[in-house]
Amino acid sequence: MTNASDYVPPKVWTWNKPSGGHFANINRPIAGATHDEALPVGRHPLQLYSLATPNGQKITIMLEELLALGHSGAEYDAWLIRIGDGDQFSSGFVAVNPNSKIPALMDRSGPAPIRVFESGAILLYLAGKFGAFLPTDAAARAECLSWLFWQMGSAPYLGGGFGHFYTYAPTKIEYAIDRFAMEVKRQLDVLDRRLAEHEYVAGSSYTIADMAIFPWYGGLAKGWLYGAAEFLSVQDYRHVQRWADALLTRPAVQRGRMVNRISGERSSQLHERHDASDFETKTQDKLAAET
Ligand SMILES: N[C@@H](CCC(=O)N[C@@H](CS)C(=O)NCC(=O)O)C(=O)O
Repeated sequence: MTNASDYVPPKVWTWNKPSGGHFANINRPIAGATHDEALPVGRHPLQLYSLATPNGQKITIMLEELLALGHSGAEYDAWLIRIGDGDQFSSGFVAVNPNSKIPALMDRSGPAPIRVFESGAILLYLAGKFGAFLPTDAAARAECLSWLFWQMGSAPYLGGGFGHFYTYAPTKIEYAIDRFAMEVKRQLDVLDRRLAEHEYVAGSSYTIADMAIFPWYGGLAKGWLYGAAEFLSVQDYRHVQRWADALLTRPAVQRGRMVNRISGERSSQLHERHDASDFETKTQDKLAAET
C-alpha cells in the first residue's frame, strides 16, 4: 500500500488551515451566509437556483419533461449559482436552502412562496404538484421511491467518495480510491442487474427515479464524470449503457442537461433559462458553429 501517512489526528479538530484540493476555497466547517445578497426573481411560477452538476440536472430534466407533457405551470426561470465562486453562501440563497447547496427551488405560484431544497425532495414536490412521473399504484410507487432514495444515499459515495479521491484530492491515496472504486462498481452492478430485467429503473415506466439516477450513473457510464470511464470499465455495464442511451434520445433530457451548464462545449451551455426559446437560440448558435 502506497501513500501511508504519519498524520495523527489531534484530540480536537480545529479549522486552522485550508483543506487543500479542488474545493479548498468553498470548504468551511460552519453554515450560514457569508455575504448579503438577494436572489434574482423572474416572471415564471418556479424559480430554480442551480448549476448543471448531476444534482442540478435532475431538476432541469424533470422541469423540461413536465413542460414536454404540457404542464405550463412548470415554466421556470433557472438562475446560475456559481458554487466555485461561493454564490451558495449569499443570504438570499441560504434563505432558500440553509444547507448552501444547489439545487434550490422557490415555488411562487401560490399566495405565499414555498421553498424546497434537496434534489430528491424537489423531484417529489414537483411530481406531487403535477401528478406526473411518480406511479400511483402502491407497488410501483414503492419501487420508484426505493430507487429514488437509493440514488440519494448512493451518490455521495460516487461523488464525495470516488470522484473526490480519484480526481480532486491534492494527493492520490490508494486506500481511498480502492475503497470507493469498489463501492461504485458495486453500485453500477446493482443498477445493471435491475436494468437487465426492466426497461426503466422503477419498472415499465419512466419516473423521477430515472431522472435522479441518470445524471450520476448514466453520466458515469457515458464517460462524463471524473474521466473515469476506462478506470471503472463502464462499458461492461451493458444494461446501464442501454438505458442511458435510451434516455439520451429524449429531448427533455437533452435540454435539461444544457441548463445552467458552464463547462464543456460552448454550444451545449445555456447559462440561464428564462424561456423555451432560449434553447432554439442555442441550437442556431450550434448550427452556425458547425457551418
Ligand atoms: N443532497 C444534496 C446534495 C447537493 C450538493 O451536493 N450540491 C453540490 C453541487 S452537486 C453543491 O452545491 N456544492 C456546493 C458546496 O458544497 O458548497 C441534493 O441532492 O440536493
